[in-house]
Parts: sequence; structure tokens; C-alpha cells
Amino acid sequence: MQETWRWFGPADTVTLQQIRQAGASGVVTALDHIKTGDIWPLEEIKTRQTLLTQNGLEWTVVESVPVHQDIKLRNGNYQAYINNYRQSLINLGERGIKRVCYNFMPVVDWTRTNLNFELENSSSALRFEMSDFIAYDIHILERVDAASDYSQAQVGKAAERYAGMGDEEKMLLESNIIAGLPGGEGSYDRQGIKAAIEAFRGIGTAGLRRNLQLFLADVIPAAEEAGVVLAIHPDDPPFSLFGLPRVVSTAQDARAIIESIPSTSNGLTLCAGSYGARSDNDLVAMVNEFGPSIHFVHLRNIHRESDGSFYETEHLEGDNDIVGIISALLNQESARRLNNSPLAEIPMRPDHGHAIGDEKNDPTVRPGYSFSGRLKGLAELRGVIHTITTLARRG
Ligand code: DNO
Repeated sequence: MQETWRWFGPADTVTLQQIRQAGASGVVTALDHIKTGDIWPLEEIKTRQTLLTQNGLEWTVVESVPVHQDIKLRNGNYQAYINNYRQSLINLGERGIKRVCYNFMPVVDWTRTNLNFELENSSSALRFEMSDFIAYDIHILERVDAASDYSQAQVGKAAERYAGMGDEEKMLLESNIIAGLPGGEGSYDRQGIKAAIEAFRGIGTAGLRRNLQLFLADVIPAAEEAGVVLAIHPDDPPFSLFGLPRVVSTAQDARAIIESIPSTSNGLTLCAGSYGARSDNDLVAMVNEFGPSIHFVHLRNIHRESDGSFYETEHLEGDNDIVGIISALLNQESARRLNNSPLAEIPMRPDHGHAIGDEKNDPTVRPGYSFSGRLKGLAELRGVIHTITTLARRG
């Protein structure tokens, strides 16, 4: 597997030199300054790529070329945005950048309620607390009919939670949920998110799924022509938020996407932490089943709780069988090598890390994207990969 590292561009507090020192050879980055829906100009792609090569690094994966909400809704300017998307893929292909991650989550990208969840060793992790989210939805956002999307027990627990919250806690919860996390697309204020949710009201799971398929039908031929593979990122968390549908949450969802347009360009990002937040997703089985379609991997771990809450654990602790997932991925790579696939080596990045040491209270460190936390994760994952490949070589 190729070790990669997510970099948020020249404004990132982590330098390219640090990324090399961490041992990664590839960078996962995006032109986040370009407005969602606009074309990524060839020149700008080249500038970013040159900067990386000058520092001894390769631009391995684009994460993400965001999909405009009009495309997800298939209204407004969606046709123009789709044309732009195709052009961006063609421009990336022209520079030899072959892997593009994207997602199809409506309104909010990845979402957590607590960005500073203190662990026993006093480092901090990201957490999604179900009753906090529901308390926000019903009592702070006051989304119309929100309570009807939850069970009575959930509503009761959320009411209790809300009653115990101070004003500051409410404000922090709101900003954690709606202000947007690193690399995420949506950043809203309260009115803005209400309007965005309203726009998706009534679209339903079938509608969103159809719009995804139509989008793929429109862009996959361009991706193929450009020699680019797309890798859809799962919903994070992998269940409905704000009563809205999510269509990339389960093995069944992934299967439906792959089968809708059989093409190497129509692929998946295996985000272990996202799919793994549901106990009914068997990640090792998913790697075995979807292997040839997996073009990018996010390795991280979570601890699940019975009410749907979870927090991000150490990379080798938690409920995901990371060793099993990596073994299955390495088998997949061997199979690809036998077929002389040009995409044999699968890029992985240590996804998120705890805020440890000085980075814990440093406001310039992006939530989940500390240097030391990810460095620790990468080193541990590298150890697993090294062990498995060494033992396999020895037979
Ligand atoms: C979180 C990330 C997401 C992801 C996008 C993909 O850490 O995995 O921001 O990059 O949702 O489109």
C-alpha cells in the first residue's frame, strides 16, 4: 500500500517536509480555494502538483472534487456543474492525477458533536454523541417535525441532555455540527442550514440514489476518457442526519453504486471509520467483495456505543479489525499485480489522529488532523503492513 498524507494546501500548519519525514510518499490534497462547482483550471492543478514534486512528493489522490448541492438535488444549475466536473476530471487526468475522492452527502459533510473528547490519557478525540445531535436538531435548530424522525426514547434522552446544557455548551455544539470540519464542504449559520435542509426535504432515499446514478452516468465516461478513477467516500456518520437520506452508508449501498455503472472508474473510498461506525458493516467482507473497486483507503478506528454514538480510538484499538482489513487489502493488491493492473498499489492515509502533547490546546490544529496523532497512527499502520508482508514473504 502506498502511504499518503492529507495536506490542506499551503496554509496547512503541517509542512511538506514534515510529511516526508513522516514517511509518506504521496499527498492527498484538493484545491479548496476553488468554489464548489467551478472548473479546476489546468494551471492551478499544475501549480499545486509542481509544489509537491519539488518537495519530493506525489499528488496521489484528490480529496475531494466536491459535488455541488444542485447536482445532488438535480435542479438549478446542475447541468453546468456536471459539465464543469467533467472538465475538472479531464484536467486532472492530463496532469496524470488519477484518483479522485468525492462524496454525495446531502447538506452536511462529515459530522461530529464533540471535537475535544477527553480520553483517559488526556489526549483528545472526536466524538459523535447521538443524544447531543438529537438535542441540537430538536431544541436548538428547531427543525420542523424533527422529533418524528426519532424514537420516543431518543427524544426523551435528548430533552434531558438539552436541559442540562449551558448557553456556551449549546453554542459550541452548534458550531461543531454546522460550521464545517476540515475538508468538509458545508459551513452554515442556523438560517443557512435550515434552508439547505429544506431544499432536500421530500427528495427521499430513492430520489437521492437516482441523482447519484444520473451523476455517475454523466461523469464516468469523462473519467474513463481522462484515465481517472472516482472513489466515493461513505457517509460519515453512516446514517440519516436531520431526517435526510444518505445513500453511501452500507455494503448494500456500495454494491448498488458499483453495479449501477460497471466501470473501473466508478469506484469506492474504503473509509474504515465511516463504514465501521455501523455494526452491520463487515469491513473485511466488504474489502473481499468490492476489492477491485477500492481505489483509496482511510484507515482509522472507532468505538461504537449501543445508541449509535461513537468516538475515534487509537488506530489499532476500537471495533474495527484493522489487521483483517489490511490483510484483505494486501491480498487485493496481489491479485491486481497478477493482472498487471496499473492501479495495483492502493493508497491509504492514516485518517485522523488524536490531539496529543502540545497540539492538544493549539487552536491552529485542525480537528482530527494533528501532526503527532496522525504520525503515530501512520507508524502503527506501517508496522501492521510490514509485519503482514514480511510474514507472507517468509511463507
Ligand atoms: C474527514 C474526511 C472527509 C472527506 C470528504 C470526502 O476526515 O474523510 O472530509 O474528505 O467527505 O469527500
